[in-house]
Amino acid sequence: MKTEDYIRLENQFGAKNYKPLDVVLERGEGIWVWDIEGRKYMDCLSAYSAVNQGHCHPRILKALTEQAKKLTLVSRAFRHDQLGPFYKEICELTRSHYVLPMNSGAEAVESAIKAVRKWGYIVKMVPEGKAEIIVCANNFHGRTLTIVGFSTEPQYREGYAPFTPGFKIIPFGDTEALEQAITPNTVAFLVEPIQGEGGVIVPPPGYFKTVRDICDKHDVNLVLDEIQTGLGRTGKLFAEEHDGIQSDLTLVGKALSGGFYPVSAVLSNKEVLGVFKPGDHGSTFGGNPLGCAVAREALKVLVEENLIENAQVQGDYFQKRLKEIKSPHVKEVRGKGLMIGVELVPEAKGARRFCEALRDKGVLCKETHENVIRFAPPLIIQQKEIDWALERIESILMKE
Ligand code: IF1
Repeated sequence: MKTEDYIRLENQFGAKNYKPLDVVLERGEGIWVWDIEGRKYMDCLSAYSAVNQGHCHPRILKALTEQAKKLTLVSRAFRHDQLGPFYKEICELTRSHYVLPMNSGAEAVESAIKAVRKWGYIVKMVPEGKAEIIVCANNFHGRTLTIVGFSTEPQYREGYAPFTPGFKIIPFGDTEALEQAITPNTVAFLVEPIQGEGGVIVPPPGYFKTVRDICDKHDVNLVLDEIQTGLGRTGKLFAEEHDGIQSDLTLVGKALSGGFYPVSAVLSNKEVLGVFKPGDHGSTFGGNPLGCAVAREALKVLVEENLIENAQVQGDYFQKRLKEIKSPHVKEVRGKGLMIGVELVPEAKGARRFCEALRDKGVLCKETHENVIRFAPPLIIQQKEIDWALERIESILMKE
């Protein structure tokens, strides 16, 4: 079968909720992927930061296959020997008190929403049914109904009403708006450290320090969605470290499994996750032996292979070199570590055509919104590989 044949099958049988670049991949190794016709590409998206450790990392692959031969799923009706060690290792690494394992990122977000609401009723004594959560305009936290209900992107909401009430939307990066939005019934502020889907939007310096103070002052939980920014992507284990703060709840997913398997988690101080009693929440697959074994190894790889530091060093280099490209199409280069957005001027006629041209040169990346090209290669990338990509990026940005 050829590329067109695979595309035809997708179009004939699949829901059309995506418009991917027309490249049919069949193999990946490290930062590289190959399509079914043998063409090789550098992956500068990393499955939206889920393959931070690189494709098919041999150590994680080994953990997966060895665990798959022993035990994959028992449900949470019984205990198993991967869960406790996973809990201990992730809590020690992230300096958390408690962890709640789930599968997808959206499930971690939903779980955090349930936890902070329950905390509001039990601990903060918010009147029943009145809990409020503050979120930011331009957010992206997933695709479930509750979550798209507080999206400000019309397409993510249209046709899906009615939505869950109890959310207030304020501008991102605006501490005064936060202070004003808080009421005695506010239980949490849910926010991304850097807005990913929103266009790689970095908030003003000092924003999160002030946010932390405001949340403390009003007894509001700061819930950081680090599903995309966390686990090394921005050059720190968590993006919150750039601001020298600590969240009350941190949400992780994506790279928690190195891209092998959906594993997500809510990490918290004792008080918040401590509100759950047996039966209050759950998941058939959440915390399963295979997921735990994979996540344990994925975290070890991040630390032992110094991927967090590498993301910082290579990210600085990548950004510096991108900024040196004098293209009339480029408005701004921004980001932290290896989470990089190149915003094009409106006259550039959209980022999509640049992504298509880059694909033809062997670099895979994805536009976000109309005008931003996103670069987020696996954190194992080395300088000479960035140079290879830059040669192609520069030629496309100068020529097109
Ligand atoms: C898609 C974008 C990225 C996330 C944050 C929670 C989730 C995500 C900060 C939900 C997921 C994804 C989902 C994916 C595309 C993607 C994305 F293009 F939408 F903008 F990464 F930048 N919080 N982000 O970024 O996690 O339930 O998907 O595991 O196709 O929707 P999930």
